[in-house]
Amino acid sequence: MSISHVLALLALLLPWGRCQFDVCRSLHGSKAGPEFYACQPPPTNMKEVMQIRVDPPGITCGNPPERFCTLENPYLCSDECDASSPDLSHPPQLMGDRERGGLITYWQTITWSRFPEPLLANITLTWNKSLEVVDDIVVTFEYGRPTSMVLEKSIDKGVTWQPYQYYADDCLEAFGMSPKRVTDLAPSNITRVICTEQYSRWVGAKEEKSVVFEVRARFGVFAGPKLINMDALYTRMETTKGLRDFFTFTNLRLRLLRPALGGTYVQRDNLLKYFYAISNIDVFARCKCNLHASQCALRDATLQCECDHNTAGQDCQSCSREFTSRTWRPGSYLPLPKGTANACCWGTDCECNGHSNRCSYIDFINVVTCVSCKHNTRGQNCQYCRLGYYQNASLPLTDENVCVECECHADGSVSPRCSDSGLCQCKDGATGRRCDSCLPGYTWRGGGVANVCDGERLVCRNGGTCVDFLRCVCPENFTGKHSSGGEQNCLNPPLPPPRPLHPVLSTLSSE
Ligand SMILES: *[C@@H]1O[C@H](CO)[C@@H](O)[C@H](O)[C@H]1NC(C)=O
Ligand SMILES: *[C@@H]1O[C@H](CO)[C@@H](O)[C@H](O)[C@H]1NC(C)=O
Ligand SMILES: *[C@@H]1O[C@H](CO)[C@@H](O)[C@H](O)[C@H]1NC(C)=O
Ligand SMILES: *[C@@H]1O[C@H](CO)[C@@H](O)[C@H](O)[C@H]1NC(C)=O
Ligand SMILES: *[C@@H]1O[C@H](CO)[C@@H](O)[C@H](O)[C@H]1NC(C)=O
Ligand SMILES: [Ca+2]
Repeated sequence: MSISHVLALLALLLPWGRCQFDVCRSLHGSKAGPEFYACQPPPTNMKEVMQIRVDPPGITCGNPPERFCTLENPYLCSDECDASSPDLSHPPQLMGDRERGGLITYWQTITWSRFPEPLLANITLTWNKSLEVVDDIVVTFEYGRPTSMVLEKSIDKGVTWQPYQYYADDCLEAFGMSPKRVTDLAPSNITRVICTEQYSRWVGAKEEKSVVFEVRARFGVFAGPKLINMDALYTRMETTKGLRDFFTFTNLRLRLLRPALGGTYVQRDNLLKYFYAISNIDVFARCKCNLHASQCALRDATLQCECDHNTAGQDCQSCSREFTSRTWRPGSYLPLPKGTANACCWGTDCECNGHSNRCSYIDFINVVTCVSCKHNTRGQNCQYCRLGYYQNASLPLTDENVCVECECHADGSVSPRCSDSGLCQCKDGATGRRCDSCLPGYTWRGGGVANVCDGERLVCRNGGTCVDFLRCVCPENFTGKHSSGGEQNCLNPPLPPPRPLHPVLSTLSSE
């Protein structure tokens, strides 16, 4: 392909190249954090990073060296393919190389000397990454285009394959399909897999070399022939089921089924003029990053989205580790012109296990955290219980009653904190789940001071406080005295003051 052709292709890409969707976040965050935008990487020619595999083994010419003729001049068979000679070999990588100085380089197969056995070849192009095609896929055949071939694609790294488009000089005969052109397609059936005769008929090997999978024309059905109205296309991408997937792939496969025949039947007396030769495969596409990345880079020889919006994964297909509790969603082209980022754990619906609906973004540690957790919960996602509460393990984290009060006795416990199973940590002599009773041999000692169980079995009744294990300080209106070795007493409440007599009250009080 000439340089001018490449430039022309790049120029044609312009509608996609407009600055729409090329940044993922505002440069300067507000107090609440940066503003996120739907974003996607720019398209590039993916031939630079494709892995090429051809099948069956031995289909590439030159081992052993072989002479071949051309369809245009079948009796001049002076050309030779020789895998051991750099100048005469035609290995598969010449389908994806950059041609310099106008020298066309190409992969070439063995000739059809085994006719009538079919001459079959598979070319598998692998990226190991979801890509979205944004312009025509163009395969350039030297020495004539095949009279029958299928373009297939995989969206799961080669596990399953679907046909993308059939190509034949006679669609009905080759595939039992009536011939169609992309221009026959309407918005309702734009993802239909068709058979076309447009790229398989003989017009001379030098006149027409390209076999095209038409992407522009399909886009044009929505965006207009010059792709002026890209907004219409973006809207369709979001609203028409299966449309984005139709333009998505991880691998492509060309199944070459019958070579160029020069516009006539196979001539058995000169089979050396039948073979396949491909000089270039252009695949303009962008990394599929679910609108969460504006860059895509080669890392460890694999394409990888540089994810923003707190997303992660090769295609930004999940939330990053800190934000895993938030449901992941792809970004959206809508509403136009800026779309919606649908970033992880951002916005009003932050993930707080149902105990709050407010989040705050802490810029310097890049974390979104719940604010005002209710139901005695706390934590970034309201996933812990407040001090003095423990989690009822038999309830889901989202239950209103998930946090149960520890009820640790203020005097008997070391702290208000309890274990996962609700056990308080007791002071010496105290026991029980809440530390509200005494061990054998200990007695509870009430009063204002934080003394609990008295190893000396000294206790002052009626709320008296034992001082120095010797005497009781009695509350108001009580008196008491020390008696060694036994209970201390605050036993003597004075008589209540005489009350004024009232007939009704005295009747009630006597009951
Ligand atoms: C090409 O791939 C298809 C599908 O896997 C397979 O059935 C066929 O045998 C392959 N052809 C060649 C020539 O390897
Ligand atoms: C393909 O990509 C995945 C995901 O990034 C990676 O783990 C794997 O190693 C890659 N495989 C090859 C053959 O490069
Ligand atoms: C697509 O739909 C249009 C209009 O509904 C119809 O005319 C056309 O034949 C369809 N094309 C295919 C390939 O089914
Ligand atoms: C924990 O929840 C279960 C189920 O609702 C309930 O039966 C149990 O009483 C709860 N336990 C506590 C300590 O509240
Ligand atoms: C103690 O007695 C006084 C009067 O003698 C009385 O006013 C007060 O209410 C009593 N206090 C208590 C706690 O019984
Ligand atoms: Ca080439």
